[in-house]
Parts: sequence; structure tokens; C-alpha cells
Amino acid sequence: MTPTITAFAQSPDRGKALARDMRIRWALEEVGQPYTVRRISFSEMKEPGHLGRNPFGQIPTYEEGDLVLFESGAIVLHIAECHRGLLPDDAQARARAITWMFAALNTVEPPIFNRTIALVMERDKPWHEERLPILEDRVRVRLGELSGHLGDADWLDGAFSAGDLLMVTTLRWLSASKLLGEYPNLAAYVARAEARPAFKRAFEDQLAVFHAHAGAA
Ligand SMILES: N[C@@H](CCC(=O)N[C@@H](CS)C(=O)NCC(=O)O)C(=O)O
Repeated sequence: MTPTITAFAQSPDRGKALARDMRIRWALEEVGQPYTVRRISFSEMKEPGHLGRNPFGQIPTYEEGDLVLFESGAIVLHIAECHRGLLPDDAQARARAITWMFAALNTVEPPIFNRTIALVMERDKPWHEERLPILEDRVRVRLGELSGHLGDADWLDGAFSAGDLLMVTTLRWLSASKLLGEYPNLAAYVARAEARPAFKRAFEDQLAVFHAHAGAA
């Protein structure tokens, strides 16, 4: 059965693939599962139809027959459990890869997301200039720790996994800043992931949607 995911009708990042539907697109491309995309507007996200898919009125969601999921991490985990390619077969390696999925979402994403929100929504606040360096130092703490773990390895724990997929989509929120460049092995890690054919296909698909609907807002 072909799953349907939801994505922004008009990409606020203008096709940079920073919204979390990219995680789902990329995971589905990695495992070779075709999918369809339901594009929804900001107002539709808060209407009953979409709240039935996600009580928080957000994207992405995932529908496959009677199954309706929200939370990008849960959706990627479901895809990884239903298909080969995103989680190792060995039980311990699999548990470690799932640990990295949680680390990406619960330990690395919060400080990066807080910085992103400050830049997008708090630039006009009188305390913004004072707060931003504090938020960036919190990001540096996590990047330093992650960089120390990664070292010279290609991926976080052996072969590429759903843990890397979630980590890279989180680190990409720093692509427009100099922060990632302060950690050359992390910048190379993101570039390595972006070079994967599945990433490129997912990126091009969301970009095509952006170009097709740019100006229609
Ligand atoms: N923890 C959720 C966060 C979902 C989320 O924040 N989605 C954003 C797009 S990336 C969204 O829908 N923002 C609009 C809103 O919250 O109203 C997940 O990982 O799926």
C-alpha cells in the first residue's frame, strides 16, 4: 500500500528541505518505498481533518491504510522497522541505532531548534542580540560532543542508519550559519549524507513541489 505523507503547501524555507517532512521523504527513498504527498496550508493544519491525523496540527504525518502516525521520529522508526536498510539486523547494533535516533531528537535537536526559533521569531525583541550568543554556545556544547564521538568515522555507529538520517536532518538547520563549519568532521558528515542518492531524490522532489507552487501563496 502506498503511504501518504503531509507537507507544507508552501515551503517556508523556499525549497531548502528543512521542514521535517524531509525526514520521511528521505527515509522512504532510502528503502525504495514510493509515496504520495498531501500538501496542506497553515490554516488547514489546524482544522479538524488534519487534527485527526496529528492532534498538535503539525506536519509531517503518515497514512498507510488504517494506520495514521505523527511525530517524524516515530514515522521514521516505523518505516525502518517495515523495510530493510535503515536499521541493522543485529539486535545490539539495532538498539544503538535507535539510541542515536532518540539522541538526535531529544539531545541535539532542542538547542538547535531553540536557536532557529530565536532567529525566525525573536529578532525584533530587545533582548535578542544578548540571547543569541547564549543559545549558540549551547549548540556548540552539543556539536563539540557529537564531533568528539564521530571522530573520523563516516557514520555514528557502523553503517548509515535511521540515527544518521535524523541527526543529519537536525544538523542541516545550521547549514546557513558558521557554526557547523567550526566542526569540520560534522560538516563533512552532513555533506556525505547529502550526497546519498536517496537524499538527493527526496530533496529534488520537495524542490520540484516548491517551484511548482512558488508564487501561488
Ligand atoms: N516533534 C514533531 C515536530 C513537528 C513540527 O514542529 N512540525 C513543523 C514543521 S517542521 C510544523 O508543523 N510547524 C507548524 C506548526 O507547528 O504550526 C515532529 O518531529 O514531527
